[in-house]
Amino acid sequence: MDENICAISTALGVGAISIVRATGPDVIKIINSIFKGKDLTKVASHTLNYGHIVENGEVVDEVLVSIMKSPHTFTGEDIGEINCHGGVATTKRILELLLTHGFRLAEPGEFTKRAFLNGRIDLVEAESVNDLIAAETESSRKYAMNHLEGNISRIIKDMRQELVELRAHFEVNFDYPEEMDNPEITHAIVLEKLESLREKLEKLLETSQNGQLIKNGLDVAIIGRPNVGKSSILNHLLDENKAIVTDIAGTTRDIVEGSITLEGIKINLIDTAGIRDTSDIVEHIGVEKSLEILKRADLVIFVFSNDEELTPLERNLLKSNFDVKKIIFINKDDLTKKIKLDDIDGQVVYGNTVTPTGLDDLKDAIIAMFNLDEIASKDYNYLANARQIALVKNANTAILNAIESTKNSIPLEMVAIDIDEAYNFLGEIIGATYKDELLDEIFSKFCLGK
Ligand SMILES: Nc1nc2c(ncn2[C@@H]2O[C@H](COP(=O)(O)OP(=O)(O)OP(=O)(O)O)[C@@H](O)[C@H]2O)c(=O)[nH]1
Ligand SMILES: [Mg+2]
Repeated sequence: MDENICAISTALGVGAISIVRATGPDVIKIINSIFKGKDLTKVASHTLNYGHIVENGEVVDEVLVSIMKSPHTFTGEDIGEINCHGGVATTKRILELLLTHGFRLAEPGEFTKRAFLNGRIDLVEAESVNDLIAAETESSRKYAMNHLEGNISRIIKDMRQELVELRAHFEVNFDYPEEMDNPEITHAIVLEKLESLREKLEKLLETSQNGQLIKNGLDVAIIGRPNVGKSSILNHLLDENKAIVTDIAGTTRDIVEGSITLEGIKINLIDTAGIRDTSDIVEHIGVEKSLEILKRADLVIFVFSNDEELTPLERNLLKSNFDVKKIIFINKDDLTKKIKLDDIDGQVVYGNTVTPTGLDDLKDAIIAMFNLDEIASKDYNYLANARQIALVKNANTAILNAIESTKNSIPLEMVAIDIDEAYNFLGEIIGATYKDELLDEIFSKFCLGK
């Protein structure tokens, strides 16, 4: 971390302003050497300084330079940010100039990695920085901000604190069992504490599905046989003519995607090729894709046509044992009803895309099925990150083992081993202990300049 690093932090393209960001021990000195204006080595911390970037007497750009001095900065080190004119040529020129003056190009996420290594943020907060940048909806933004503000970290740290206190209590009793002042620790007391921790861990695991919904949205596949109106439904939901609609069966060959927001949650709508047996090679590939999506979607909207009886293929589709949630949309209810749903179970919504009707009911059914209105309005103390969830599961397993041992009156020296394990797993979540490879993996997913 004694190296000076820099990167373009704004998106590279045509824009009014770009920011070239730099951090490290000599940032201010180096930027000052190519800056004409105030002496940056003498300005106060957290100031914005007007001047020019110059090279061999030639003005490269008119800029504003932010100077932020260690330790109260994002990385904990000195930071300089050059606010230059946007666009590719100027921004790249300034970056190149820094690179020839002693800076190294930062790796993706290296600024945030330094913030973590310098103890400015913990690992959960660092991971949330990336979530915040990737956030597309209001709820995913709020979710990431909640993590960045340390609310999840606090829950984890509090649980670790409880474990430390429990262990300390054990130790005193192991070391000085005869001392009268020591409140005696009994299996019953230990059990009560462990049960309360188990509840907290399980709540985190149970609600992690909400976190994933907020972060990734819902993948909703629109499935059915050709010509039932799948693409018409997609277009109406998106309020855009995205997919081609014709009365020719087999119009949609490839998947067509678009997204809407329901109660702040992103809904990824996936229109698919109508499923049928076909000798057309292209259409056949499309049908295979539809079947794949059917298996991996969070929700499938099965579309049927009101004016036709269900075909054997449709009945099979509905009965097939895919582990997927489903809503049945009976389209074309403007036409005479011929469909029979005698032995079909599942939620049914009627509508058509001509008037159109039923599409708001369809949205409401999605909201109700996933409780979307509740997820977004409560606190955002959910986990969505696979690494964090796996570690909470491990910690919970260790606590369950400790509970089991305590119930069986196994000596507390043995119970202590499981408690220590749970403590360590929780520590890994916030990065109290970590391996270098883990950091590389986490931060390599970040964008350059963050
Ligand atoms: N009467 C009526 N016609 C509809 C309705 N929805 C769609 N259609 C018509 O049905 C035909 C097929 O619509 P599409 O949306 O292309 O159907 P699809 O399910 O995407 O068909 P494929 O892409 O071939 O699988 C078109 O002529 C639409 O105008 C409806 O609610 N009522
Ligand atoms: Mg279609």
